[in-house]
Parts: sequence; structure tokens; C-alpha cells
Amino acid sequence: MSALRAAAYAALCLSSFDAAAADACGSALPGPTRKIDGQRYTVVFRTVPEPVKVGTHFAVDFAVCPRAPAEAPSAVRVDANMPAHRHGMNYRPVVTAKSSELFRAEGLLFHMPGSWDITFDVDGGGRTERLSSTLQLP
Ligand SMILES: [Cu+2]
Repeated sequence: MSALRAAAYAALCLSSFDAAAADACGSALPGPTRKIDGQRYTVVFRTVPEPVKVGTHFAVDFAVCPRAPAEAPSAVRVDANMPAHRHGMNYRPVVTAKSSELFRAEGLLFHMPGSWDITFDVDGGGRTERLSSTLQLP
């Protein structure tokens, strides 16, 4: 397998739907979800609505689950950017905690079609881990 092919495969895995959701993380979220496995945390999320439409506000419901021995998250920030164009959104999302594990980010808007990276910055134990997933907007 070439390096390029391996990278494409890894990216596909990160952004693919995880309908099985065999573990407990994010099991409270209805419908298809996406899962990001970081080093210290796992994020499971879904956009509302799904799929996202260009120029329309949307929300992200997500779960943050510590991977042992990581601590519970003390804060979480959500943002998004287009790496190919080196710009972010024109809006700053607001994250509210629904429980110790479930969160909702509101006020996101993708103002153009293309490849967007949505990022979750998870604070815990005095460190921050960034988990990201790529969404393609037609
Ligand atoms: Cu752009």
C-alpha cells in the first residue's frame, strides 16, 4: 500500500459513519454518528440537521469520553475551518453541557461548499487534545 493510499484510507476511517457504535460513548445520540478516537479522548458526534447545508446554521450534538486513564473533560471548544483555503467560519459556536458527557455546540455555519474540518478541543488534566473530522459539502 502506498503512503498516499494509506493516508486516504486513514482519513476515510476517521470520517466514516459509525452506525454500529458498539461501545457506550455517544450511545445516547440518536441516528448515525461519527466517531473520532484521539489519544486521550473519544468524541462521537452528529450534526443537526444532517447533512449540513451551505449558508445555514447548524448544531453539533456530541459526547466526549475519556480513554483511561484520562480525566473527565474540564472544558470543550468546537470550531471549524477549511484547510485548503486557510479560513475558519464567520461565527463562533457556543458549547453547552447537557450532562457530564453530552454537549451541544450551536451557531455553526459553513459559508461555502468544499472540505471543512470540524475541531473539538478537549481540556483535561492540564492539557488540551484536538480531535477533528472532515465534512464534505457539495
Ligand atoms: Cu473556503
